[in-house]
Amino acid sequence: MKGKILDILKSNSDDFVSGQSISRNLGVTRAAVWKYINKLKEEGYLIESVSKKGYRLKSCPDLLTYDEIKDILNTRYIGRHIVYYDSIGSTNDEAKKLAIEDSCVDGTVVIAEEQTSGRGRFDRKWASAKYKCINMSIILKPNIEAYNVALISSIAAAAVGMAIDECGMKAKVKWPNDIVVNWRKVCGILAEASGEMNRLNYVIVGIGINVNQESKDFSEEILDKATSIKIEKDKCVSRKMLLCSLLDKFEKLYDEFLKSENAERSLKYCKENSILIGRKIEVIRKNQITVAKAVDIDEMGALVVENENGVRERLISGEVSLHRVYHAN
Ligand code: BTX
Repeated sequence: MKGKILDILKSNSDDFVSGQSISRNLGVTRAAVWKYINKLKEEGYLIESVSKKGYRLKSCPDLLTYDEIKDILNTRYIGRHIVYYDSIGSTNDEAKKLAIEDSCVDGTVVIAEEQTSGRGRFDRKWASAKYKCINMSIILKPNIEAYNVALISSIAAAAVGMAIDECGMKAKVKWPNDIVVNWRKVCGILAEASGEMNRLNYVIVGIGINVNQESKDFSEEILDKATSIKIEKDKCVSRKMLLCSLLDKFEKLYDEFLKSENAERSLKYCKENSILIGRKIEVIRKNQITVAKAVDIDEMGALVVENENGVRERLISGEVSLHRVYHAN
């Protein structure tokens, strides 16, 4: 009902709409209309109420609800069902719970304005600042070979990179799961899959983007390695627009991949915008660190590195660091 009232206000935003006409239109009492209008105001919608004239929508908040994005979203199925939370532990954890339900449709997106236990890889923490970033998890139910799952991370990285480029910045991909601007992390991706043998049950693509945070929103611990779009642009950007652009790009790249089980366009983007290729990197394995040169990302999404003796090796997942290079530069 609240969404329907919002739709009426949005389609008449130049004018006042009387409480009576809304109640007649939707078959509810005027008191109920008034109650929902108050709920919308509490959510941040600026609604002018004038007696004998009715209600007029003056502005909408930058919330990541389906009501706020549906008119600007161009996708067919990715993000067509949004499960929205003001605050939650981790969207990936919630997505995992939803994904096993039969009623959960492919492309469902879990979004939270704040995460209280956001996760990175290896159970590291992922920090978020309420209403200033994008925390989301896309639930996918692909019919693909299990070994192709790694490519979904590359698809997400390319989609995020392309969406950030459209904000007027140059995003770089730090294989396998970070997006970096000016050498600092602006986005982290955590893809998790569940399946048996060769059958995948689901894939969860968790994406955290620092959008409108300022330096003071980052803790001491990550201040020197994190950045946001606002810090880099010196201007706030609309999270709704960025989210829709990202979902749109993701769907196109993902559909291409499903058709052919190759992620050519995504990998091309990741390669051309790689912050690693051509540089000396540290490969971290268990407690061992070795130095190698990153030379390529292959068609399976693996990072190809060359050691000091010229021997090449494919890294399928894991941890690489540019730490010393950052300082050398
Ligand atoms: P990662 O393990 O590569 O990165 C985690 C590391 O990044 C942390 O140890 C910390 O040093 C640094 N870090 C933490 N928070 C931030 C931040 N906001 N910006 C920059 N650097 C940071 C990357 O893991 C994958 C992160 C995925 C996050 C999404 S959000 C939605 C979904 N839900 C969930 O719980 N995780 C994913």
